[in-house]
Amino acid sequence: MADCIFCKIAQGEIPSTKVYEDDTVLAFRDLDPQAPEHVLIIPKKHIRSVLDFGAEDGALAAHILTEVVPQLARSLGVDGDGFRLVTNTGEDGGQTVGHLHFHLLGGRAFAWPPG
Ligand code: D5M
Repeated sequence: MADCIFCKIAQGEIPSTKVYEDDTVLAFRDLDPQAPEHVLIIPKKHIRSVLDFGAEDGALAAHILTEVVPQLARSLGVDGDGFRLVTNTGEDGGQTVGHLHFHLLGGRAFAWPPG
């Protein structure tokens, strides 16, 4: 998508600190980290939010959740003590970038409920 910042990151037009990449998924460090480890996991193709996953995206969603997240959690060293996986959706959800992303946060304990 032309003016989507995360599409530009996925295409290498805007620099990022990559921590994981394959053909369909990219993970990079959040610019404004909220925890010692704070990574954003995005599909390379433009999907606005989890509400916009299509039937054709099942394998991609499964890949992110069953392979990328566990692999990243292990490589970041947060699999032992735990971590938080969040996808803010829409205005009330606090989504500020309209390209689906999962925040993987770790390295500290988190409170519940979130603010
Ligand atoms: O989260 C959007 C997140 O995206 C927020 O934590 C900042 C981060 N962000 C925005 N621009 C960049 C770039 N260029 N690099 C890395 N991280 C970035 P949301 O859930 O939409 O509020």
